[in-house]
Amino acid sequence: PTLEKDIIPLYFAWFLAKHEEDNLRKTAHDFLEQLGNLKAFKKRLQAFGVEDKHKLDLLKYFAKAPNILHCTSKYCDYGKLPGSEEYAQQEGVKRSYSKGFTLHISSLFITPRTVGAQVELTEEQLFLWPADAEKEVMPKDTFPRGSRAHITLSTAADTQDVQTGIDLLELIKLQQTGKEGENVGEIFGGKLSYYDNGIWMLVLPRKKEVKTIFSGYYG
Ligand code: ACK
Repeated sequence: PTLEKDIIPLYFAWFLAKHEEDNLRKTAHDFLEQLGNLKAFKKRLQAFGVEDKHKLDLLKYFAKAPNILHCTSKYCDYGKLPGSEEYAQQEGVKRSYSKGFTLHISSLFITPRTVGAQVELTEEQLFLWPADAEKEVMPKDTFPRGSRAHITLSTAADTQDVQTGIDLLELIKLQQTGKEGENVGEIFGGKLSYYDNGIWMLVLPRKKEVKTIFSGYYG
């Protein structure tokens, strides 16, 4: 028998089922449209680097959207990144591969760089979450495991997708230091908060469930 090595993907993730993806893209679109029209938003535009508040079209500003909506668990770069092989070999990862999972979206957030959905992982899903995912980008801070879990919805033209999870951690860090967002209204019946520096969060009135498949992306 030939010994074939498993091919390590670009990244492992929970991938949204097609109709869930369409639905979430529409939610993101409506969120940006409603936010962009709010007086409270138009009054707080400095961080977006636009002088004329009538010129900012959020749908154009966030010019890029991922081809496949997903929640990354481990970015491997085809095995080039440290720990990818170990991750790919984990019993839990192998067992979960190609299995269905329901993810829970608790809030939507935007910064001058990214638009994302915050994902609350269940105990079972946290088994698939790398222990160092948060430390990797913010080595000096301590976060509950899974804090970085998100779905990138769109980014500004010059921003990489990896920024969305970093922005989410920045936001959670603000919340951890006791900084309360300024409550500036409601969208979709959920509370909209402003945190300075162009950071906004909409806590959904109830968690949005999305059906996904855990798998690898090989590109
Ligand atoms: O939105 P994301 O989580 O951010 O999904 C994409 C996915 O991998 C494919 O590019 C994420 N990504 C890219 N680079 C990294 C990295 N160095 N660490 C963690 N996630 C990354 C990106």
